[in-house]
Amino acid sequence: MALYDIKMIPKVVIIGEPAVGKTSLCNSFLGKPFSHAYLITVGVDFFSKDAVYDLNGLKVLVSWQIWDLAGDYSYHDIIGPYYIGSDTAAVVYDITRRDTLEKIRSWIFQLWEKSGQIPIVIVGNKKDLRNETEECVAPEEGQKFAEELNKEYEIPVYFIETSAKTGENVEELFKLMFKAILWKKLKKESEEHKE
Ligand code: G3D
Ligand code: MG
Repeated sequence: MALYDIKMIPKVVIIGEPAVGKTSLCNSFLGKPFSHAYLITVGVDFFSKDAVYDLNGLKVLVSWQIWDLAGDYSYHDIIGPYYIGSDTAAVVYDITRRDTLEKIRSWIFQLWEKSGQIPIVIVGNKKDLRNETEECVAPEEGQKFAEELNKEYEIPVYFIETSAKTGENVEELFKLMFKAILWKKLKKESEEHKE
């Protein structure tokens, strides 16, 4: 008997402004220790991790192919081609820096221009800092923003707040991306069926 009922190898991109915690989220998901040595991602990093999810009683093996893309504007021309073929994306902002949420739209449009309209997850990171920082972005604001995009473009736009530092909701973020890739797969199959 096969160990898994379904195998998937999705491509995921992690995008957003510099220092919102993209690399830290990848490290947390990979089980690497949280680091305070802030090393700006130079262009592009790649990680891979296998995870198993349940789908109505079926065992799904997902080999995540994760591309951690630089948020620095000097790399914009370099990272564009990496969006091509993405199945989903985590679009990250930092809840302690409102400007990073305001830039999210432009990140999403840049992505969709190259990847087509793929389902995404909007991520409010650094949740652990809410009690220490004044004037954080409220989770309702991130949620509302995701719902607006979802209505406007009729595509799943999920929302979650995470902490790469404590690991809170990092697994859940990938579960939402799993939902996103399933939606994309089903949509593709139904389109092929029509042809
Ligand atoms: P980037 O890849 O988006 O550019 P990094 O961001 O992952 O390099 O993180 C930038 C800084 O934010 C780092 O701190 C990192 O430790 C911190 N950080 C990332 N995620 C979290 C989080 O969830 N909570 C807290 N408290 N800090 C976080 P330094 O101090 O090196 O600038
Ligand atoms: Mg980085």
